[in-house]
Parts: sequence; structure tokens; C-alpha cells
Amino acid sequence: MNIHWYPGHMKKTKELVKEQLKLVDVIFELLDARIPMSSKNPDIDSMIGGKPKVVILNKADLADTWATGLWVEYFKKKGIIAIPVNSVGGKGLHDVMKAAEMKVKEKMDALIKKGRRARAVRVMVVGIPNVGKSSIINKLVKRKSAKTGDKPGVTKGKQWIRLKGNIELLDTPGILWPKFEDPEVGKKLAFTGAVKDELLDTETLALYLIENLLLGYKSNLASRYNLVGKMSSPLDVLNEIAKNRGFIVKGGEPDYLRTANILLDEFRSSTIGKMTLERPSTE
Ligand SMILES: Nc1nc2c(ncn2[C@@H]2O[C@H](COP(=O)(O)OP(=O)(O)OP(=O)(O)O)[C@@H](O)[C@H]2O)c(=O)[nH]1
Ligand SMILES: [Mg+2]
Repeated sequence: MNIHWYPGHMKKTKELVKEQLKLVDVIFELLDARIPMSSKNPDIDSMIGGKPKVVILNKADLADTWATGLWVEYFKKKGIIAIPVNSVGGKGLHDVMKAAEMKVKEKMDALIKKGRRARAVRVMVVGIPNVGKSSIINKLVKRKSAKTGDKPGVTKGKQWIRLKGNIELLDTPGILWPKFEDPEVGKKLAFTGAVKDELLDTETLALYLIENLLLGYKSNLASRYNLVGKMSSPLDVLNEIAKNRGFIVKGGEPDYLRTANILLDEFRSSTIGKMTLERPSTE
């Protein structure tokens, strides 16, 4: 896969995030609830060291509620608070603030124990491109402070924003890169729109998506596209969708590009159903 992220740029961004992480007490780590593993930056835990974090399973409105529950349990067993959130609608943000306030209390108690004075606790939002960092900041701050759909890696000076309960938010989100070297990870990032579509040809991407959906969401596919065929291969499915929708080009061939685009769009908007492509390992 030809990914247009330059090593130089990535290194610079990582240094920047590292610098900023020094300034904060608590980290909000945003993951995409549909792909909690693939949307995790592999270096984040070593970068934040022992600092407390709250995991935010963002875009939970697009994910499979049952699978999200499994992920919450998975993190809980590791002693990590994970909260499903919809950063556009605002669902889950109340719990995020409660979790942050709890972390504030722990931090304050620790400071006072050391004989130091209590101060506001500083929070920073980190996550891979497009996961919803700007959206959650805007929603928490209740005004437009960070541009959504912003280009990654653009930082325009630090700004602290006071939230309620003695919490300050660092307005520049930490942009980190996913571990896209693994092609399976790369595909999932492409399905969800975290990496640009041009990186893979659309038809191939759609076939990979069907392959994934056939594993756990066959009935969603069948009911959305009125599929009655065997669904034994991704290509069968793509053909039948094209036929049922009447997406045919001259000569009677299926219009694969159009069909693939519709499928990807309807996955991304959860029109096919709320779906999660990764489950926590059960060991
Ligand atoms: N359905 C849904 N969409 C979301 C949610 N959070 C963010 N989005 C959408 O996802 C897209 C990316 O959101 P941003 O907030 O710009 O993401 P970002 O992490 O700031 O992206 P970069 O600045 O590029 O790193 C936008 O179209 C948002 O509307 C969510 O919880 N649910
Ligand atoms: Mg942004």
C-alpha cells in the first residue's frame, strides 16, 4: 500500500506530541469504536509513561453496541476506564467528564500528599487522524475551538481551555499515526475512512470489506441489499448487489466502481448496520 505519510513529517509530529504530553496530567486516548485495535497508535503507551489515561471509544454510534460492551470489559480488566462516546451527538461525554474528575481527585490527593498545592488538572486529547479529536474538543468546550476535518499535524500555539471541575484542556490535539505497516490494519483504516481512499483501488477495498462483513455481519449485508444468493465469495456478493441495485454498464457488465462506492459509503455511515470489525482477544 502506498501511504502518503512521509517519515520526516511523522517523526516531527511525534516529537511535537511528546513535548506536549509533558505538559499534561491526564490523557484522553481516542480510539475508533469500530476498530479499537487498528486505530491505536503503537507508541502511545510508552510515550505517556505512567500518566493516567481515559480511553474513549469514539464513533460508538456507528459501532456494534454489543462489541463495544466487550471492549469496555476488556479495558476494565486491564484497569483502564474506556467510555463509548459519540462526539458529534454528545452521548457519553458526561461519563468522560466524570472519569476526568475522578482522575483530578487522584492527582490532587497525590499532590497534597507530597506537600504541594493543588492546581487545575491538564488534559490532552490524542489519537490517529480523523478519529474525532477536534469534534470531542469542540463538544467538551461547548464551542468551536478546534477546526474539524483539519489537516493532521497543524499546530498553531498552545491554548488552555478551562472546563468544569478544575480541569483544563490543551486545545492542540496530539496527532499520532496508526501502525499501518500491517496490511490488515491498513485495510481497516481505509474502510473507516482514516486513510485516504486513493491508497487502495475502490473495488479491491470493497471486496476486502465484504470479506470482513461476511465473518460477523452476513445477515446485515443480506437484508440491506436483498441478497438471496449463496454469498460464498466477496465477488458473488458484489455482483449480486450490483444486479439488485441495477448498477450495470454497457454490455450488461456490473458497474463495480459504483457498487463499491455505495457499499463503502453505506458502511461508513452505518446504513448497513452498526458494525465493529475487531473483537478483544479472549486470552
Ligand atoms: N458518527 C460520528 N462521526 C464522528 C464522531 N466523531 C467525529 N466524527 C466525524 O469524523 C470526522 C473527523 O472528525 P474530526 O473531529 O475532524 O477528527 P480529527 O481527529 O480532529 O481529525 P484530524 O484533525 O484530521 O486528525 C468528521 O467528519 C466528524 O464529523 C462520532 O462520534 N460519531
Ligand atoms: Mg482535527
